[in-house]
Formats: sequence, C-alpha cells, structure tokens
Amino acid sequence: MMTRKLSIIGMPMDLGQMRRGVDMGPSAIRYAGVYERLKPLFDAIEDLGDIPIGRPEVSVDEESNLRNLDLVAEKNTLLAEKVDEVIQSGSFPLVLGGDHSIAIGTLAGVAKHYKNLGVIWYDAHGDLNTSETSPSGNIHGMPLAVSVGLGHELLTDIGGYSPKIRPEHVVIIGARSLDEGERILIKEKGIKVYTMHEIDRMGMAKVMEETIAYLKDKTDGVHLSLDLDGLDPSECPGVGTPVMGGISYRESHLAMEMLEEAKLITSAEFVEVNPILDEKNKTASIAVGLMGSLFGEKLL
Ligand code: EXY
Ligand code: MN
Ligand code: MN
Ligand code: MN
Repeated sequence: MMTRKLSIIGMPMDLGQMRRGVDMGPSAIRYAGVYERLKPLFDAIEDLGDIPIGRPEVSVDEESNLRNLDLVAEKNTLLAEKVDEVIQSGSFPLVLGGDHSIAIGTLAGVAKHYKNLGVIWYDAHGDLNTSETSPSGNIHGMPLAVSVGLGHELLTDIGGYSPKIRPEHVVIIGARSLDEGERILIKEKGIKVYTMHEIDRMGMAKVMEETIAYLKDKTDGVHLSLDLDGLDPSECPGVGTPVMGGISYRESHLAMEMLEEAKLITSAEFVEVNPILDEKNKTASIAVGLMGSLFGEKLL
C-alpha cells in the first residue's frame, strides 16, 4: 500500500509586495494547528520548517522597476530546491506563504516532475502581470505570468528551465480584479477563467466539475495555488490585497472537497495570510480548515 506522506514547508516571504506581516503567515498557519489537523489524514507528516528569508534591505530594480527582484529570485530558488527534494522523496509538498510571489519557486520545484502540470489558481487576481504591464512593480502580482514563461528572466529561468506550465493547463477561479494587461494575456493565451460572475451564475459545484473535467485527462499532475484573498474579505480579512464580493467559506470547502474526491491535486500552497491584518487568526484558521477538506476530512 502506497504510504501517503505530507511535507510542510514554510516560506515567510513578504518581498513580493509592500505590506508588512505576510512573512508571519507560516507561523499563523502553524498556530492555527495545521500539523495536528492534517496528521490523521496522512500515513506520515513532517514540518520542514521555513526557507530562510532574513530581513534583507528592500530595493527596486532600476531597469525593470521590479521590487526586490534579486531577493525574490534568490529565495524562490531555495524554495524550488526544497520542493524538488520533497517530491523526489515521494512526499506531497504543502507550502505555506508568504506572499504569492512564492508560487514562482513552488512551481519551479514541482513542474520538473511532470510532463503536463496543471494549475488551479484560486485568487481574486490573475497574478499575470509582467514588468511592462504591472501597475505596482510588486512581484506577487506576476507569478502566474512568470510560470508560463513571461517576465524577467531572473524569475522565469529559476530552476534552469522555462516555461513551467502551459496556459491551456491553467484554470483561474475567483477572479474579480484583473488589470488591462492581464485581460489581454488571458484572451491571447486562452487561459480558462471562472470569474465571480461565472461562480455566481453557475454555482461552485458546476465550476469545479468543469475545472476537474478540463484538467483531468490532459495533465499528469495538478498544483493548487490558493490565495486566501480569493475568499470574501468579510470572512477572510487577513490578506494584503482584499477585494469585496469574493468566494464564500462554504463554497471554498465544497471546492476543496470536490478536488479531494477527484484525487486531482499533487501539490499545494496556501498564500497571502497576513496575521497583522487578520482578526484573531481567523484567516489562518480558515486556511487550515480548507486544507482539511482538501486532504480528505469528512463532515459525516
Ligand atoms: N494586479 C495588481 C498588481 O499586479 O499589482 C494586484 C496584485 C495582487 C496580487 C495578489 C497576490 O494576489
Ligand atoms: Mn495571488
Ligand atoms: Mn490575490
Ligand atoms: Mn496539452
């Protein structure tokens, strides 16, 4: 019988954006009891601690106007190596963020193990900006673009290969704040997007049925990149870029439960938990609850 093993990796990264606090996301998720909650769902579980980020000086790259470019590239290279090691050891990598720029490292570590990796991007945003289209220069708004091979080569070439994923193997769920450049890219590349409009009209069950059917046969693994700002900020206030009118707590549990039933997800990360902006660690607790549903917790 194949043993199901989970490896938790903390990535206390806040260099991909400007708001302090998201570097404490991994600790907040640990204090919300992630280890204890997931232990019964696996044959083996380990917490590998955090990728060392330190307190480096922040900077803006003159030429590209990207904030903390070198540091984000350097730290994501460390994350990619750790994720790669975990998968080589036969374990499921669960990465705790940290801002969404960490997906650059996670996907660099995961994608090399798959011919056609799929990605579910659960997020209010597209994270599809490049230095040319970004309104902020914040790299946490770029990881999906970087992973499909678009953006600064210091980021796209992490792990020594690019692209990590193909646009036709990506599904964005929960989008409600897309910049002009992202909208153009989505149309050009044919990226599948379920905005909040589709979720409202179709219902989450139908959206997940379609997503699972869309990815199941044409990918050999699927990475879940769950940004807690995909959920409505009235339920999930502890995020750095909240956008009203988001996915509900229960819709998110249904999404996780359906992914578990489909046995689709082969790696995951939960990002943008910012305990400074949170209320009594609520957002981290919701993240842990969603992980429970993703890994097989049943209500009955
Ligand atoms: N689209 C905006 C930007 O690129 O600056 C906001 C991005 C927010 C990104 C958060 C992680 O999802
Ligand atoms: Mn995001
Ligand atoms: Mn977001
Ligand atoms: Mn294909």
